Amino acid sequence: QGLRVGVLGATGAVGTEILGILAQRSLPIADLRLLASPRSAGQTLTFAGTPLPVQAVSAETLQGLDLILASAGASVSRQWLPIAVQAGAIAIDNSSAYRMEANVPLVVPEVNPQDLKDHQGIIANPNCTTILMTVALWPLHQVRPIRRIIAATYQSASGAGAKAMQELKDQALDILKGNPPRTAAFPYPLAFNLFPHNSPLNDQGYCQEEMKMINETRKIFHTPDLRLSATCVRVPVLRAHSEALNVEFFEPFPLAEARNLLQQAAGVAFVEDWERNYFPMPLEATGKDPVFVGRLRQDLSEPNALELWLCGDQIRKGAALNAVQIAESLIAQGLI
Ligand code: 2RA
Repeated sequence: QGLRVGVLGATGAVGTEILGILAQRSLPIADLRLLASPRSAGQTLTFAGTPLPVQAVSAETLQGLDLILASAGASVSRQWLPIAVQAGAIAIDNSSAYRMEANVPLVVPEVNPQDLKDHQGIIANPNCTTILMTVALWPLHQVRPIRRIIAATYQSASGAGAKAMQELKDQALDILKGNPPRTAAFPYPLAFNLFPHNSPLNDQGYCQEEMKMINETRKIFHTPDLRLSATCVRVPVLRAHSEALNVEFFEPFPLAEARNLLQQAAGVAFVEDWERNYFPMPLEATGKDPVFVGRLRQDLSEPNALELWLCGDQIRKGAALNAVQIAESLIAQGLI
């Protein structure tokens, strides 16, 4: 029989995408419960053509669930997911709350599905930039272990939420009308501009977003010594992230072999047309499932390194789709 599934944060950008993906895919659902904060409760959303009420999350509304998909922020996850698990649910959490906890699997289904068997109730969905990067690099890492990654990210407004996406549009209109761009969701104007990711900085000058890529990738790959540095930047794009990756191995990686591996890789769409200088673009990755990879080339400064470019939908594969695929993997492995 089907699963009793809860979606916590159902009215947010990722929660809405989760509902759309659940309606498109074949997770067996016997009962779907939409949960949100009291201020968002009371709305009615449509799931597969059926109106469903959004209920306020509480100890009572978390009873009787087999699975809960959460995307409502770290504080909400910390407050409510232990209660949901205590009541018998498996929780797949998109927030950063539990990602680095030792007893919480951090999973990208194309990369480390085997880690799911160790779950103790909570499973963490990685940060979007980490998901996109690990899907692209895992096929190469399996053949020749990666020694070092240098990542530069070009992150869409959607990573800061639905209000931030709207603000980018509003700012563009403001500027085109000759008005000062309004800044509420973002600290600075993003339209016709860009700025280093504005998450808190540590003593070494790295922001939380950059440290997530470093720490989460090491956990997902099970490579605690992997050398990784990142520079994360917010750019005026609506909902797909892009990343420029310099990937160094312990030996040269033949270009043709790397290209062949990426062309066959799970979750990857390899896009390259050198004649037309056509490679992945965020506008074309938007709304799509795969991580679009291309512009693969030998690093001219380092024989052991390759350069590659990727784009991926931040809300879809970067969050909602990965969470649903984790649920599908739990079923495939007989873990739920
Ligand atoms: C961002 N990855 O893009 C973070 C949170 N979604 O800002």
